[in-house]
Amino acid sequence: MIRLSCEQDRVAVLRIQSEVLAAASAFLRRKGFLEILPVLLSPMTDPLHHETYSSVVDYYGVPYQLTKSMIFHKQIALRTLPRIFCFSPNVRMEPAERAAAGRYLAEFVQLDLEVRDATRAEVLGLGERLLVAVLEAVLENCGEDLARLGRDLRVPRIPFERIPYAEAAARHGEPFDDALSRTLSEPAWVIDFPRPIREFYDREDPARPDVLLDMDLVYPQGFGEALSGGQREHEPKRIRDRLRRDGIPEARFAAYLKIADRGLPRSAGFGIGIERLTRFIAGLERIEDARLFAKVPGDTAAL
Ligand code: ASN
Repeated sequence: MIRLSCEQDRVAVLRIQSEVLAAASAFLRRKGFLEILPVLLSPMTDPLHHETYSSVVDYYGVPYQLTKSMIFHKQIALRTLPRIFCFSPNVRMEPAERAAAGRYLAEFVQLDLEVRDATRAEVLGLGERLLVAVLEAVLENCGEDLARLGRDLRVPRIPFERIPYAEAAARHGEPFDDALSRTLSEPAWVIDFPRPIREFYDREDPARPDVLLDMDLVYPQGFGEALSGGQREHEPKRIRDRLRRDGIPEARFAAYLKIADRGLPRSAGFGIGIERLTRFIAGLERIEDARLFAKVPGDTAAL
């Protein structure tokens, strides 16, 4: 893993990033996806499963939140369109201690997508093909940039390994992302997370209580987590049950529940972090080298 040593290195990273955006977008359009515009402000956003600083803003006297992920808007958008993607800016003001890990930014962009009537298996396959398409495009169009950064990038073989959460935890302890990532030479999926450690919107397997039909993708070589996603809860009764089990008051998601009562389609999807993907492709030690105007958690001098 490298640190950037001059402006020309930075240009190489940004050229790679621009290729990533174009290749991902072209791939998804070929697969029949429509790009929608991001939502930055809403009365509801992803509750996440860890603490972040409050990002509530005063919206005409009403508390609105800056988007932590567009998960609920994606589900609602599928009432209108069958396959969507969005380059979605997310604000997650993580505790400053997280800066040391080298893969957190308080403001980042995820390529967030969702597919009506899809299963987890289908979006796993889509995610693999998307990553391969992006890597092939970077190899084809950014050879000089990769060479400048000394990055020996290989296209992984499909299908990626699928590792059940329980198996990864038994092998590496918890949390295992970094330990697992260091042992991998190709990306791998972690599937079947336990319900209590994930958000309420990922679908619980009807055949296996407390096991979710969700997944993370983990990069090899110590680059850590790449994306999260899963099949979704869409039935109002099940959503209410999950809120109750997570101790989240229904009132917090009243607007979402109202729409769910009118009907949310079945769906599956995921969001892949653009800066983390850039970091992996370019072989960067620290995520702040993977974009301009990076905001490392706790850095109050950031632009
Ligand atoms: N975008 C992710 C998903 O689709 C959620 C997240 O970023 N927390 O599941």
